[in-house]
Amino acid sequence: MAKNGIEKLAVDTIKALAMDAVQKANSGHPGMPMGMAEIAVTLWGRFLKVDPAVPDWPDRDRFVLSNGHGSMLLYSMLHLCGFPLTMDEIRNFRQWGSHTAGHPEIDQKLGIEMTTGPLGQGFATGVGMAIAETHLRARLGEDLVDHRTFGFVSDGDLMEGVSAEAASLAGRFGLGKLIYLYDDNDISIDGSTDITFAEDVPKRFRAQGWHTQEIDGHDLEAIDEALEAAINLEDRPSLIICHTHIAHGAPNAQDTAASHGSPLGDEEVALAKEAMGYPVQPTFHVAPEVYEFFETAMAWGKEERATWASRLETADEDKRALWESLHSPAPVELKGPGFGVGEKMATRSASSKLFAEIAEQVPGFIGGSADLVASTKTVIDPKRRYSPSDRAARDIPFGVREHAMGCITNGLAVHGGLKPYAATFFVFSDYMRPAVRLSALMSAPSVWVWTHDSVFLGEDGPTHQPIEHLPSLRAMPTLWMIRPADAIETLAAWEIALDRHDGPVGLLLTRQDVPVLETDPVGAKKGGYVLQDGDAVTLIASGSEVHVAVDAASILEDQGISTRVVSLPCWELFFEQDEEYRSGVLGSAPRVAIEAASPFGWERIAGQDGLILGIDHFGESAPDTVIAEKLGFTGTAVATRVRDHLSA
Ligand SMILES: Cc1ncc(C[n+]2csc(CCOP(=O)(O)OP(=O)(O)O)c2C)c(N)n1
Ligand SMILES: [Mg+2]
Repeated sequence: MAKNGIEKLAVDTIKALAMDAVQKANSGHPGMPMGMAEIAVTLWGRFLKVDPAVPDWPDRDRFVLSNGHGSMLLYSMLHLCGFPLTMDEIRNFRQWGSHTAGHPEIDQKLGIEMTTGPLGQGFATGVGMAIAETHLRARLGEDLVDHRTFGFVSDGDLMEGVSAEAASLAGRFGLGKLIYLYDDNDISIDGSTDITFAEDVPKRFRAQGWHTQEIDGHDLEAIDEALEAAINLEDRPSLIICHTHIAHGAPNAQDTAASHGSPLGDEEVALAKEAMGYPVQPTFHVAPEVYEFFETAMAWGKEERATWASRLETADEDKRALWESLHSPAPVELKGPGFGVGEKMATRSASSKLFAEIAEQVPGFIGGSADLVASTKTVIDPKRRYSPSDRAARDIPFGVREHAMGCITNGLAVHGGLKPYAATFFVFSDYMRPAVRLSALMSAPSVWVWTHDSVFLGEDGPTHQPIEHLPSLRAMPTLWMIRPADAIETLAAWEIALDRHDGPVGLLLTRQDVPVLETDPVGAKKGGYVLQDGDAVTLIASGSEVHVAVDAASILEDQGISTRVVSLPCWELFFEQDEEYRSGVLGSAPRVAIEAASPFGWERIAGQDGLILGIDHFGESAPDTVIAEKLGFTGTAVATRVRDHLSA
């Protein structure tokens, strides 16, 4: 069969598989796979550098399906190209236990680069993958790192604000190996995009520094030429605007919003297959020539991987050593500058004193802040910044773009070879929350550095003072939230974060000085421990309230009340300890929890009878010491509340 003939059959096969799988599941999104089938066949069949036998080969091209509702398109491509995703999986689309979930879930051993579904996330995360490639290429050389990031994006992706943030940065950074194909089908769920999306997309992207092209998204040769042009352009990211029809080829469903997310119905599926000249039965039919076509198409990628592997074998010793340390990181053991008990130091400052050592021990350590680097104190090398002229720099200036910063950090994390962090004020975690959630959902090892972690940031007032953020992020599965009491626990917290490779960690650091206590890094790594013993009452605190608890304890001790102080920097790690350890730490005396945040959830630790000293209202603008006085977070005030509680 002529190339175009077999490619047409491949396109029809993808359309048929999408219709059949959605029909069988009686749920799903047939419209997008049908509308982007030609684009997928051209990209995967002619351009994408992958090896289905080793899906997670580090120098593969990355493919991001940002419009994750079109998951059947990705599953079809992976299956037809010979990735380990079987036809049984396709038949089990959207079913319990399958690898073909409603929206793609990261599984790089299957070829699924990241989890997508929340629109905009794939777009912005792909920017992070492309940054990772430029950075690693600058450090390891193009013999070992030289790949592209391709993505499919939809109207919804471009409507989401995060795509504007991420596109702006991608343009500024001149990410020439980033190529997105836009499914410009003029349809979203509520109907025509005319209702809500009237901007000039090519102009918008050109203004942000992108190269744009506009083509007929059903014309294989036009897609081919546009990809070729985008690939040849090295200094700018590319957006290929593909004019398409949703549910292309379905006589009645084409161009309708309904085809976005509903099965077409047996009758319409039969009509569509007939119109394409495709067998109506059996369902899930794939002609052997289609498998053969993709097998041939994958051959050069296999060869590329083999020659890449031999280049890695014969690379000079320094490069290989760097490769190893990036891809198989050793456990981290930080010495720190030596923090003296009694010394007063904000935990953000303690953190900053560790950065040089971290950067030396963890060659993949990379990241930045959303225009707050002087406040978050997260600097690896003050003389360098990541830019088109210094791709090897490890400090990434994100600008005031928390959401894209979060996504890009996840992109750096799931790309592989790097250990990324992102920093901003804790209150602005709200602006990055969808990315934080995705880091948790993907078990991506992103590190979220959140400073100014409570009302004690002071004069900036309630807009800048986090209240509900800590409990709300503690509610997020997989994410570990660590709020160290002092410099010593801060060092332990960084070790925990750097050694965690299967999930994200949030570090909560103070703006204000706190004293270095006799804290225990080993106990901190268990999530919580007895800082000082006593048996009449147990004060349990995190972060900057631990020293308040210590002060309160000394007042109570003077009054003859034997007081235990527990430092509890990380609930998630504490709950991982066995019952014996936990009850040993918390003891059987009455419990008092002290944390300058919403008290929500503390009854899990303090018990129903426990006293919880938190903040159930927004903060105030005033110096931190005044706020502490007024809100009762001083040793004296806490001691009084505890005594009243015990005698009540
Ligand atoms: C953040 C987010 N908001 C809302 C949705 C629900 N949703 C899924 S697809 C979609 C829009 C569909 O339009 P488009 O992106 O153009 O995709 P098409 O129908 O053309 O395939 C919406 C609102 C989502 N997945 N993510
Ligand atoms: Mg659309």
